[in-house]
Amino acid sequence: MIKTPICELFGIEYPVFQGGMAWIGDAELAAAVSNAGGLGIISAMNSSGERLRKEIQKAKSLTDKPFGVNIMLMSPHVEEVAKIVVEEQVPVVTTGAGNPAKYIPAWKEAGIKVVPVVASTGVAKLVARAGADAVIAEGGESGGHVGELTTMVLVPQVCDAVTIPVIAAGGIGDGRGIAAGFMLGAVGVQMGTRFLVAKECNVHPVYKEKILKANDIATMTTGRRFGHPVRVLKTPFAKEYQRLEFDRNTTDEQMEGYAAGSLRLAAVEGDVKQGSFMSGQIAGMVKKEQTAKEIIEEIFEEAEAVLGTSGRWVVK
Ligand code: TUI
Repeated sequence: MIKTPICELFGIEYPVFQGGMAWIGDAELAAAVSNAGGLGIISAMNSSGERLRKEIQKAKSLTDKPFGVNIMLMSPHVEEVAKIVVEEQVPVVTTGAGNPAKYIPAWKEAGIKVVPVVASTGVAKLVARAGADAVIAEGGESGGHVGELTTMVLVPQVCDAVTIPVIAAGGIGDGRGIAAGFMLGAVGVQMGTRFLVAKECNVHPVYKEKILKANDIATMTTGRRFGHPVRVLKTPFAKEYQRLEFDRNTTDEQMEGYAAGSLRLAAVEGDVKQGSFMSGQIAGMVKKEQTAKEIIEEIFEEAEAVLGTSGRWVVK
């Protein structure tokens, strides 16, 4: 059995969070992950406040275990959803794509555990000082909006920078990744792409199929022109987007128009022509659709086996 300090801190059986995937992480996926002993997370990204409230209430009806809400700080609804999580007494809030320090006092006062995703030691220290309960150090191997550092170099440096628990994310898709995260000093992991193909995940079947067929070099990043790189599956649409962003004759407005709504088109419509299929680099390791319970049990069994042999090259 694997137990770390975050199991007790968050009231979970296995030290694994489900990444808060925009347009994908709904109440059903979050409840399935929580019922399986991990921490399921609803994405607030695409929701207005009232829509998020309904998802939270649905999750409460599907599980009596703790779950979380991920708030993307660049979302137009951020102020509204920051209040809804307090009103609904959500057990855990994770944040992404920015510094959540100004919201932390109100969340802490409401008894919410706050776990920001960080991509640098600087932001890790800021949020720790502001009262965060733990941080998720997410390397650029992950899907969606990414920082510059890899998980391998980010996690140990964040562990050295803060005293709160560190959860590793980015490039983790099986038990070897969990074991590696522990070796780097983390006491838990977060996975997105592996849970995207969970049976309980309601993403469009075309999206799941694309992840299951992907190989090791199937992803690329777009959005560098705006300073917000986003990791997506390599598709003709993503390649054309990248060509346009490096073309001086394309205006920023044209770029925005080109990509508007593309994540929803991928996740909800399965639109292969205009959809942005965000995915982590571990897509090449995801080979089958399983229930959240099967995924969690399998990866922790693997992690235990790997950790059991981790001292084998140490000569006494
Ligand atoms: O947030 C994510 N991943 C996401 S959000 C998203 S929705 C979207 N994003 C872009 C375009 C369209 C839709 C898809 N994927 N991951 C967490 C994360 N946070 N990664 C990196 C960071 C981060 C970056 C800078 C956290 C803090 C930070 O601080 C800088 C600052 O603002 O001080």
